[in-house]
Amino acid sequence: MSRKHRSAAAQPAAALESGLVVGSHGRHCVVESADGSRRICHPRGKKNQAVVGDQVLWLPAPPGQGEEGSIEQVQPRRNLLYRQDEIRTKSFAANIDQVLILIAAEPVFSESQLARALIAAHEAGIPPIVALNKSDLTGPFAQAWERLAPYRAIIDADGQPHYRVLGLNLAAPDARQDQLLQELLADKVTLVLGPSGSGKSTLINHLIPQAQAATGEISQALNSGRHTTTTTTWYWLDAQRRGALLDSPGFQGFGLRHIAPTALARYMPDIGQHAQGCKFYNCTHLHEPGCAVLARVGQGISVQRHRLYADLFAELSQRPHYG
Ligand SMILES: Nc1nc2c(ncn2[C@@H]2O[C@H](COP(=O)(O)OP(=O)(O)O)[C@@H](O)[C@H]2O)c(=O)[nH]1
Ligand SMILES: [Mg+2]
Ligand SMILES: [Zn+2]
Repeated sequence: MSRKHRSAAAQPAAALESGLVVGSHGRHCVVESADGSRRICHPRGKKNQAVVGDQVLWLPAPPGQGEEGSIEQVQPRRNLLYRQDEIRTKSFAANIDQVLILIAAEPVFSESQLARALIAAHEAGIPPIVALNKSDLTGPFAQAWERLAPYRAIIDADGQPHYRVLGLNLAAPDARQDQLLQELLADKVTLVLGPSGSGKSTLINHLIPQAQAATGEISQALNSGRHTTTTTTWYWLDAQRRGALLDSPGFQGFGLRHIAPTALARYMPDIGQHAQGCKFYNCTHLHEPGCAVLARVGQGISVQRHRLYADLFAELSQRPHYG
């Protein structure tokens, strides 16, 4: 497509309008205008592929050609959370204030997926919150809470916990929990990320009753198998449209090919905190003599966390990364 055809001047009847991408389905997007109206828009060219959370400039279709529009420009992003494997890059959302990683006592969560999500969020500059749901399942919950001990134990230089980790019972919400959720989520754009079955739809339906995100129970009743969200969906929390919850596809197979292995320690603060003490400035914390990280494995750094680090280091070293 030539530059000439792309320019807005080619369609003098319509002016560019700004909008927010609130859904994406394959190549086309749902764009919401300031008045709350929504329409389907198609990206003009590959460069204008937008993701949920993007601010875009779009053009209405020419008169007589339907209600749809075209995305003419994606505005610069404040941040973008995505995953990348050997084959492709998948974006979760752009321009978000925080990510709520929702895991549960059951199904048992993958620590590798949790660690990957935290690393990706850190790399993208997006603060995470970790919530462990289903505290009513007391035995499994206690075990899962214990597995989170290394994450709860990370303390920053200012003496504060590095990660906010909290327990939830979304099946039986009470006033105290509602208050907490309100404090965490009000006036913010929060991406809810987590494995299938952790309670993401339950959370969204509780806070936004008109959302009607399909939960496990509903799809079971319909005998349609497990419901999974295949793309990120935007739900406003309040009528003023200040806060939003973004339901996302599960986070299985969270590829981190966009991250260099030598950057990993920076995004795993329990490892990185000790790296200044290493003898070699380019220490990989895997085998070097005088490594201050290795000296602390089992004494301040959990064995499991260092193993995750080493496995990820090997994975990301396999091939040059294209990032
Ligand atoms: N026991 C228990 N079950 C819950 C809780 N929260 C959600 N569930 C159930 O877990 C299942 C999966 O929830 P859903 O919201 O669909 O998870 P999603 O796949 O993350 O969207 C549903 O049957 C929910 O009713 C909880 O706090 N305790
Ligand atoms: Mg769901
Ligand atoms: Zn080291």
